[in-house]
Amino acid sequence: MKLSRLFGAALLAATTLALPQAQAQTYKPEYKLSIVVGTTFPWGQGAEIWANLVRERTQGRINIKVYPGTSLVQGDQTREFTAIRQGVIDMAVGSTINWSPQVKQLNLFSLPFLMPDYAAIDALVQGDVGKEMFKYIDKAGVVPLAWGENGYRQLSNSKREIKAPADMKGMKLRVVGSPLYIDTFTALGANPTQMSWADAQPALASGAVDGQENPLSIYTGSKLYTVGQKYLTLWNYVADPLIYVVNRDVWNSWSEKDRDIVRQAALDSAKQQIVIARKGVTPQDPSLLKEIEGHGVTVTSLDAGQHAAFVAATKAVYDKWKKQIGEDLVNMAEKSIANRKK
Ligand code: X2X
Repeated sequence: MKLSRLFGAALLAATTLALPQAQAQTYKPEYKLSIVVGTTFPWGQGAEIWANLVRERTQGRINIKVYPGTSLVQGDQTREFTAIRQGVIDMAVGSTINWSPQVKQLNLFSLPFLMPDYAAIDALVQGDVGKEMFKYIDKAGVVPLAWGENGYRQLSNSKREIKAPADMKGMKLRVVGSPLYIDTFTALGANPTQMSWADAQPALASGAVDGQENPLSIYTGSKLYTVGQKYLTLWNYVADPLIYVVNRDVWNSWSEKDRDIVRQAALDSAKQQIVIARKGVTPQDPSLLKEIEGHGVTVTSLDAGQHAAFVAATKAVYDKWKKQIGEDLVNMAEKSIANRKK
């Protein structure tokens, strides 16, 4: 009796001692975190903050290295989600647009003129729609942790001021890799062409394309005013949230304590990242716009009537994609926006 109790205790001690060691052995020396742009951009800063918080809070047990330029998939950003699922990439802070080929519901954020203001973005990602979207991402095989922000995407070009769909007629515009963008820009009369961000920058510089659409932080961070992008229209037609994720097997290989740390660090980073992403581009703080104008760029805002013309021209695209995304989800989004706190 006494002996077996002793034996039991010894066994218990042995397993509790062995467990952390066994776990430590399954941890990789480095976890690869993918982002599309560089670490000086708000997007990249979010990734760095996450990596640093995790390193500090796990005392270096989880060591994350940031890989900019979607280099782990040779710049092909629409393959990033698949690479995360397959374990070629361990973690990412990624764009809803780039992952929409694999998770069709993510096209929601690219529905033209769905989100009229920042309160609308918040109402979606921090509310029921955000929770629902995380279920879809989880079902697609990747662990979602937090929402960040790439931002409202504005239109730039080298040819002329755009105030009406007619001004876009025949204009060759680079768009990202979701067919919804081809539909939207075709409906507006432009000539959209799909390419990665890595290919877009030389194409803008050589004049192979006339324009593009991206958040202002990316427009300025990439100095697009130096490659002839002298006309900028602020139309807030879509906003791109970012999502912090981890590969499922990597997630499962971590202790529960470390998973909690990684999740909390993602939430803490995302909160800071959204503040950084909105700096200088809000009605309260338009300082980045002033900076852009200082580079000789014509910045165009739309009045209510001009805005309405763009909405009308893309209405059929909205209706078509509402069905493809899922009417229930889009209805939920419309309701969340109608009930938002302003
Ligand atoms: O490719 C783009 O336009 C970018 C950088 O904004 C995304 O990755 C969605």
